[in-house]
Amino acid sequence: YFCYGCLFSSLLWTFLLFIYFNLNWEKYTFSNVPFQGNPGVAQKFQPPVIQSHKWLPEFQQHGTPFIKPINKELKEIELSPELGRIFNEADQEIRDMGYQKHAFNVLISNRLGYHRDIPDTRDPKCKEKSYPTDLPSASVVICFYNEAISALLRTVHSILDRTPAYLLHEIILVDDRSDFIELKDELEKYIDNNQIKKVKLIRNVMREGLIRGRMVGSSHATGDVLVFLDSHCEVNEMWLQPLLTLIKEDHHSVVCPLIDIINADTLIYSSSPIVRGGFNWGLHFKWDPVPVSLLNGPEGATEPFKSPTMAGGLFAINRDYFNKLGQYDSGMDIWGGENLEISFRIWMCGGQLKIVPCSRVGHIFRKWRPYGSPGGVDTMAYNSLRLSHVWMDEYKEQYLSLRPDLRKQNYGDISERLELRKKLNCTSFKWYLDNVYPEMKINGLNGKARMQPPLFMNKNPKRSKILQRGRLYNLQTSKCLVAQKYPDQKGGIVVVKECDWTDSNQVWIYNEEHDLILANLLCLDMSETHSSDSPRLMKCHGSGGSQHWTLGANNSLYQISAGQCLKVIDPDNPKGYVAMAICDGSRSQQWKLDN
Ligand code: LR7
Ligand code: MN
Repeated sequence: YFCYGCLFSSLLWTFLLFIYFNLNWEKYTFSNVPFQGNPGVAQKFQPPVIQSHKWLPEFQQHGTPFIKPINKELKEIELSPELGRIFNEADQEIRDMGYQKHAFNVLISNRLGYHRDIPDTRDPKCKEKSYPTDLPSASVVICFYNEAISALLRTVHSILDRTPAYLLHEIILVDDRSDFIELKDELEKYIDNNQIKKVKLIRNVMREGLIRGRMVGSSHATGDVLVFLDSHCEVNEMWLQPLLTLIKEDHHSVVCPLIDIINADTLIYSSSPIVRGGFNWGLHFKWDPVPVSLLNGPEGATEPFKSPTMAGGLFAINRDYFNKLGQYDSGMDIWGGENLEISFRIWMCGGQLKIVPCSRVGHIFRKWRPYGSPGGVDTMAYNSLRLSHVWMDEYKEQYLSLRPDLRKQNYGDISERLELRKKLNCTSFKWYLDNVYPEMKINGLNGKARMQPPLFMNKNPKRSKILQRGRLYNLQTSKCLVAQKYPDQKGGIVVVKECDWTDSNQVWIYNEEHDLILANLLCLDMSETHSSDSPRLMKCHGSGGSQHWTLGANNSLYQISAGQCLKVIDPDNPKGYVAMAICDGSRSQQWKLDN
């Protein structure tokens, strides 16, 4: 699943940034001294003022007017198409650069601001539960590298907005030596000006990666419990209490919230199904169904259940226990593997790992990682090699036989970690497989690549209601939108051609999910990276975003994640090319779906 294109573009970016920084060096100063906001009375936070959007006065005044009023029964809050609309070149720049720098729709993220309502995705029975009031206090540790500032601050504010103050000891932000200017002065000023006392900002002098970054953060923490989160999350109603309750009952319990999905294209927050963590012999994390026996307890779907592994980014652990358990392997670099390492360690050394379905936290699932590692090293392989040699006994052969290229690869010094394993008197990997993950097959690779939400999360199990069926007819050219070649060719572009009222390959279906399906085969899909690319026919994924179209006022055909309208580029050109463009209501952008 390694993406060479991403690596190349991140290297190119790093290079450009390097040049830019060398030219502007005096602007940046790094200190190793933790920065803390001015002491003062915590106040109600001001909604951010987003300057470049004067054309949205309502938005500025009220923060989030485009979000439908909260209906707690909704599993998803539908965001208005306005939120992604591209009004001018500046918007387009923010959106396209945003995808390159962050791999999600930063235009929408900025417009959402730092506070927003999200649907309460918990099982209704969770709302009837009560939790003790004398819970341990929490230090939330968030390590970030080149994060979009709006996503980072929305993470921070969602915590401040939805956590009782007496349980929140502090929020520790660890800047892993980000390159982007806004994460320097602007972030510091924001924390300062808004007197967010609970936030401590620590700057790494060198880029350490998320593993050592979290160790730095936790070493500054003084609360009873550490809660780790990624820098692009939003915590939901009553997210913390159920986690702290389990840790209070047993401080050897390490607990994860259920990770909800924030769509990278639309930022829509939606509920995720109940799944737990596993892995495959390539040492990739994967999601597994939860055995029914675990959900049959007296508390049914609200019952915390054991999980063989964690996804890595979102969990709570007693701080003393984290330290006794050996924190993380500080020999691991940048990204990858640490989640399996700590999962194995927890189970093999006397603890337990659970997922708590009544605690919900959303995470932006990006389609690729927008950054690389220094020198382009495959840190996932390096880290996995370390963990397999420390924890997997003879079963490391399962990994190495899949990755024979790694047999000769250096993995640094692991003697301290081997000592730790001895000191903690941990069991064997065989014990772990037999008792914690009996579903694991010993030969043969199964499981999907990590980082994708479980496949069935995206699929829409219900067949969506058809709203309209017919030809998509362009008013300027009087031509119909069709596949350039074959309607069943994935990745094929669409063009306008003479309408043929007998040809069923020209028939589009528009359904309740806002999909446009050609000839009952493929969906009209807009690439997420460049709004200048033309739309293509792709397999219907049923999760909106790049396939969400609205047949709007003015006969426009609006694409929600591109924020633009479909138009015929040149009405006189017989090739009939179409493209996305800023919506202007012109004839070339007018379409009718008709029989
Ligand atoms: O060099 C870096 N320095 C950092 O501070 C690289 C990253 N980071 C930060 C980054 O800004 C982010 O806040 O570390 C955090 C995690 O990095 P992501 O968001 O790029 O990682 P991910 O969400 O793609 O990957 C998952 O796997 C990682 C393996 O090392 C970590 O465990 C992540 O925390 C983890 N994320 C989740 O578990 C969220 C749910 C995703 C799933 C499944
Ligand atoms: Mn993440």
